[in-house]
Amino acid sequence: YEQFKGIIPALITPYGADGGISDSVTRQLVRHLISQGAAGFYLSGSTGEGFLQSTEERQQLLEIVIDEVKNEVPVIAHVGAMDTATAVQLTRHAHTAGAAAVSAVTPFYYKHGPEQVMRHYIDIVEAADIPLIAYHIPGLTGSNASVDFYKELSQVDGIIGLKFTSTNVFEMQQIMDSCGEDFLVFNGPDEICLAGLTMGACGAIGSTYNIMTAPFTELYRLFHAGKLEEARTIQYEVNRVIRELLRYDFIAFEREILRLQGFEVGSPRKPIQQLTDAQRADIYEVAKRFSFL
Ligand code: NAY
Repeated sequence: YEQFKGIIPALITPYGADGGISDSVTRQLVRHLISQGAAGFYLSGSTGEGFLQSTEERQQLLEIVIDEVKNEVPVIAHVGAMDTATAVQLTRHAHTAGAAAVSAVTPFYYKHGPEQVMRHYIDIVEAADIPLIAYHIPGLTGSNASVDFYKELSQVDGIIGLKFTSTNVFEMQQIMDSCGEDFLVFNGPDEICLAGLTMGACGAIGSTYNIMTAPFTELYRLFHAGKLEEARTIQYEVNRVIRELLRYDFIAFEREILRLQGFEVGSPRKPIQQLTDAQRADIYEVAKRFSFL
């Protein structure tokens, strides 16, 4: 699974004037991000608004991106859902469409025990011959899956890794230590990307790689070249932007930056924050200050 490494944007989903997925802007954005160093794409996750999209739209987006990317970089389809049946349906489609892997959040809203969550993942992995990357994002799902749970999960055939989106780096390290070297762990919070890499993450999947692919790709390269101080300088720089971003909904903020850069990705779907003119003006100032324009 050498192909899964580096900086992987959790792609913002471009919407057209009719509110549906924009074929042309999706292609334009994906091309641009590859030119900036994107090592893959993660579709319809949190950033991609997967849970605000229909099953058909999630499939449509995947097909567009795979067609544009043409195996240049791996495409990971987030297939997570509250119900197993939808996750299974999306997994079968992802396999047919040619995705490199699927990924799924722990099922949310209802509180399930570890056996049910395990069953959910096993049903997904048995649905098609495609590797699965589990997705731990307790801040959004409320999941309390433990290190022991992931250790057991890592032993299931076809489950190749975990996207770990929590700033608890100790827990991340404990998962890596107990799941073994072959189990891929991706750093989730972009603001601690370097910390995650230092602990042993193979790469990073995140939202701000839609707008800061190049500096994060450089951070990744410097880390692997052993140039830790230079890598840290970049982490500090990007975190100054993330600090501004966190004053807004991250999706609304990133969409606005992309729009200012010429990518008409549209507004996020409600109930995600819709920016006012004053907020747009404020983000415009941020974009200028941090040389996005
Ligand atoms: C996804 O599935 O879209 C992600 O990878 C989300 C990762 C993001 N986590 C959350 C909680 O939003 O990229 C991060 C995050 O936006 C960034 O670190 C800024 O806090």
